[in-house]
Amino acid sequence: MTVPTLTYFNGRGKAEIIRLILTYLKIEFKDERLTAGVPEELRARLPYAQVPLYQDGEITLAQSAAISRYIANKHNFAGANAVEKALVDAVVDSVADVIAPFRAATDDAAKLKYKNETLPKFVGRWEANLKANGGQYFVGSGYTWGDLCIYYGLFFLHSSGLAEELKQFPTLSAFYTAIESIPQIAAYLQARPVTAF
Ligand SMILES: N[C@@H](CCC(=O)N[C@@H](CS)C(=O)NCC(=O)O)C(=O)O
Repeated sequence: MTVPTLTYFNGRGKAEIIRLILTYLKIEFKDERLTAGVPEELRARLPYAQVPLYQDGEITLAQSAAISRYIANKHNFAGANAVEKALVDAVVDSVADVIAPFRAATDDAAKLKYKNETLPKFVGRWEANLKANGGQYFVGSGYTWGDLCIYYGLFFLHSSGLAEELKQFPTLSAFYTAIESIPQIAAYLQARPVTAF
C-alpha cells in the first residue's frame, strides 16, 4: 500500500487541518514541506496552480476543503448519514465566518469591534451548539472532521492573542483541551515544527 503524500509549504496554513485529520485517523502520510517555493515541475502538475496537493495513489487532489472532505468521507469521519454530513459541513463552513472577519480587522477600531462583537456572536453560537449536542462533539455521537476544524479555528484565535476572550466559553474550552489530549494529536502537536504561519 502506498503512503499518501501531502505537499505544502513549511507552515500550517491551508494544510494543517488536513494534517490534523490524517493524524487523528492514524493514517501514515508523507508530510512534504516545500522550503524553496513551488518547483516548476510540480507547478505544472497542480490542478489549480496552488498547494496543498494530496496524492494517495488513487487520486491527485487539490483544494484544502476538498482534500479534507475526501479523507473524512473515505474513513467514516464525515458524519454517519446524509443529515449528519450536512450538519458537519455547516460546522466546517462556520469557521470561515469567525476567521475571515478577524483577518479583515486591521485597524484598532475594527480589532476592538471584532473582540467585543464578532467573536462573542459567532463563538457564542459554537458554545451553544456544542452544549446542545452534549458538550463533547458538534454533530452526532463521535468526533468528525468538523470538530477538528472548530479546534483549529480556536487554535488560530488562541495564537492570535484572543485566549483571554475564549475563557468565557467553558464548554468550548473543555472541548479544546479534550482534542489536544487525544494521544495521537498530543504527540503530533508536540513534534510539530514551529513555523511562521
Ligand atoms: N482554495 C485553495 C487555496 C490554496 C492557496 O491559496 N495556496 C497558496 C498557499 S496558502 C499557494 O499555493 N500559493 C503559491 C502560489 O500561488 O504560487 C485551497 O484551499 O487549497
